[in-house]
Parts: sequence; C-alpha cells; structure tokens
Amino acid sequence: MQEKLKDLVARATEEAKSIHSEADYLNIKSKFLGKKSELAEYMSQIKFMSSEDKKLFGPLFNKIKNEFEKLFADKLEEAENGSETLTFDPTLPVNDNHGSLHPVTIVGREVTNILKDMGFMILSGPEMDSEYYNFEALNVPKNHPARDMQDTYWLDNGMLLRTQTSALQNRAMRKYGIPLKACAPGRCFRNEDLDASHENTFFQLEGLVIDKDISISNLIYTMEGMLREVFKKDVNVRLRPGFFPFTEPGFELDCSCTICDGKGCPTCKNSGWIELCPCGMVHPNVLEEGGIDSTKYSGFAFGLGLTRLAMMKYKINDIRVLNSGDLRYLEDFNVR
Ligand code: FA5
Repeated sequence: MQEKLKDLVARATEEAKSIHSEADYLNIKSKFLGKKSELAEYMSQIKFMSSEDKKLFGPLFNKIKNEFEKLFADKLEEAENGSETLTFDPTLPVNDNHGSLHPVTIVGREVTNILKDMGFMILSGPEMDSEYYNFEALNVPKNHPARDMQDTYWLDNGMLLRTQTSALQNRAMRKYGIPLKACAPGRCFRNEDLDASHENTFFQLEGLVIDKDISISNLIYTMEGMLREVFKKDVNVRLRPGFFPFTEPGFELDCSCTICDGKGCPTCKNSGWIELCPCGMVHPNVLEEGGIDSTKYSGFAFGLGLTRLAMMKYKINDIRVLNSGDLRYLEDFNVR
C-alpha cells in the first residue's frame, strides 16, 4: 500500500503542474480526490484493515488528501496570479539513487591534496582565455609552427578555449611573484580527432615552481614523489626529450600503460607507454614575460594529463567513456 501511495503522490504532483485554468483544476481535483478516485478507493478499504494498519493508514490518507487539496488550490492560485513557479514538493518519495564523484574529480582532488602537502598553492584560471596567455606569454608568437601542435577552438569574440593549463603561468608569475610554488587543475579543449586516448575536452593539472637554484633534479624528485603517492606504489615512468617552446630543456614523462602492463594495446597505441606529464625547465623568455629576472631565478613546470591519469589509475581503456555521461559506468566509482 505504501508503494501505491508513493506512486499516487508522484503522479498527482506531476499532473498538478498542468493546472493552468479553473477547468484543469476541477478535472485534476476530481481525478485525484473525487468519489471514484484512487485515493477514495484506498480509503474505502480501511474498514477491512487490521487495527494496526488503520492507525497507520488513517492519518496518512487524511494527510495525503489535505496535501492534494492544498497543492491543487495553490497551483490554481499561481495560474490565476500569473506567478507559476516550479516548487519543491516535500511529499515526493525519497529517491535512493545518489550520485558519486567523477573519476577525474577523484584523481584531481588526490593530486592537488598531494601537491598541497608538498607546499603548492592551488590556483584556477579561465577556460575562455586570450591568445596572449595561451600562446604569446608562453613564447609562442603568432605564426609560430608550435601553434599547430594544439588545434585551437577560436571564438567569435577573438578569444579561444584554452588548449592548456599553461595559460595560467604568466598570470601566476605576475600575481604572486617569487618564490612561486603553484598548481592549477582545469579543463582544456582541443579540436582533436578522437580516439581511445584523445578527447576534445580533457583535464590537465599545471605545476609551476620558481625560485633561486631550481634544477632538473627538483623537477624529477617532485614528479616521482607525486606519481608514487597517486598510484600508491612505484610506477614505471620514463623521461625523454620533448619540445615545448615554453621550456628549455623540455621532457616527456610517460607512464607504463596500466591497461596492458606495458605490453601494447589500442589505448597506448601499442607502444606500452602513455604520455602523461610533459615537463621541463621554464624558458627564460617566459620568466621575463612574467616579470621575473631569468638571470637570478629558474623554475620548472609540468602539465599533468589528469584525464589520462584517471584512465591509468582506474584502468579505463577508452577516454571517451569519461565524458559520455553514462551513469551506469560512473556508478562504479561510488565515492562521494
Ligand atoms: C601541454 O599541454 C603542455 N602545456 C604541458 C607542459 C606544461 C609542458 C609545462 C611543459 C611544461 P601536451 O600537449 O603534451 O602538453 O599535453 C599535456 C598532457 O595533456 C598530455 O601528456 C596528455 O596527458 C594530456 N592531453 C593532451 N591532449 C589530450 C587529449 N586530446 N585528450 C586527453 N588528454 C590530452
């Protein structure tokens, strides 16, 4: 009976939304409260109930009846006053389905907490940004071929959707100066051909450390410490030279593919490795553009692919499911 009543309340609440005139009101009132209504039918059964059920359902029937009367009358009043609004209905049955955090959110929080413990402050920047911050301040002038490395979504207003969280570097330098130890997780956008490891919308986490005597050893130490904490074990990583106009030298840090244990699969394009965290020493031009004397200070930066990290950590073999909105899939990550 309780289930039937819950269902009845849900239907009445839904139908009450369609009361726009007195005629609607009378029809719906008759349907849910009239002599031949479902509620009237349930109420007529009370005489056959045990005394225990009578105690339970008697007051419940009356409560529902009164609430229906009020609900329908309120809806009519709203319609007549022209002030129809969507209202929260406290009589609706509680929905047991609860949400869970997205795997990228879980990993993003983990990494930022690890970096926070290492003394990094956490920043965030705009997703719509200017050409200056996304490219020029990063030593990538107009017509520089490196712009082709990241297919950009240009907007009608002359701005762009940031292709990398590195767009935050110049702002961070200008705003906080040195010593600087900051990280910035955020969404990036690229007009990519999609495949198992490429999305057009994905998350990165930028890291930036600038001070006196910062060296490649500091960079490697930080990367290793961070990844060990994330995976909770030593992970197989390799560092190889990489080109980024805003680093000198620059590196690609790859992680052994956890989907195939490094044997080769479609996710890692049969290489056994996933490009995870490019990094390098901040280029002197970038420091100068940020108002920092490159003869006195040095720094390192990294751009961790957070979406790819979530894939590696949770052994997700296709990046596209992460943006698919398929709740059955996301329910596996039952973390709130
Ligand atoms: C960059 O975006 C640089 N800004 C990173 C950097 C920062 C280098 C600081 C040096 C110093 P790259 O284009 O390789 O580099 O992207 C960085 C990471 O983002 C990749 O390793 C990958 O993990 C992730 N990534 C890039 N494109 C995509 C994509 N289409 N889908 C999913 N993840 C991506």
